[in-house]
Amino acid sequence: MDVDRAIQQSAEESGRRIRERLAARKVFAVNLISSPGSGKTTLIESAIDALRGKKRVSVIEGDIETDIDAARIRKHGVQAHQINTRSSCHIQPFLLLSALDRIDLDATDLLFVENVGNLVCPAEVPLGEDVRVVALSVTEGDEKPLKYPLVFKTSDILVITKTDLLPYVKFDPERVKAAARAVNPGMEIFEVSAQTGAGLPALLGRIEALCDRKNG
Ligand SMILES: Nc1nc2c(ncn2[C@@H]2O[C@H](COP(=O)(O)OP(=O)(O)OP(=O)(O)O)[C@@H](O)[C@H]2O)c(=O)[nH]1
Ligand SMILES: [Mg+2]
Repeated sequence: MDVDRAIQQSAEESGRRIRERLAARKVFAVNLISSPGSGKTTLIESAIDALRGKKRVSVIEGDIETDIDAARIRKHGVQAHQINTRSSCHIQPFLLLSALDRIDLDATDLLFVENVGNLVCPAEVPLGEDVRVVALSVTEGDEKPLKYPLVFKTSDILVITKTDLLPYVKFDPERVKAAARAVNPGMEIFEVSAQTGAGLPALLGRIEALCDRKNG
């Protein structure tokens, strides 16, 4: 067997084991992907606060270096574990599998996995998640689904973030929606601002409803 094939098989095996472990505990997992700085951690912080008392949220953070994001999450009073991928531009399934040991899954309904900031590599690597969410902020340019189609094709939900900045940037949400739906007709799309709270109830209500189905 060649090396690429062996790596692929090992990733698939880790993904399968992640799915089994999450299914056994009825934990719903979100794989959150975006470019650096699009607002992933901020969205998770908003979700923790909005879902308090309704869903027990835990978070696994992926970054090349530092535990800055996990420290931000812990301030909201939930479990957070930081993965440092060092040279890898995405969370590898075997790293997520071992990170699950650091989270009390029996005390978790909803697990957010914040992937390394990158629109390319994370799209190529399923992590055994229930739903894949891609975030795109309005400061990044409305042509991004055309240039990075795979992440839009493989994600279930697109979140357009930082809409409070729309008056200051040239960004047409309709162009983004059309391009995203051209590669992924079933994609659900939400427009939010974590700054003002606009659009958050619709997005978080949808995630809660999806989570309900798995938590049983
Ligand atoms: N104006 C505005 N700024 C926001 C919003 N959401 C996040 N930000 C800001 O955007 C910056 C990056 O936010 P993060 O949540 O750290 O982004 P991230 O995607 O987690 O970044 P990485 O983990 O480094 O990839 C911070 O300065 C946030 O305060 C928003 O809705 N509106
Ligand atoms: Mg972050």
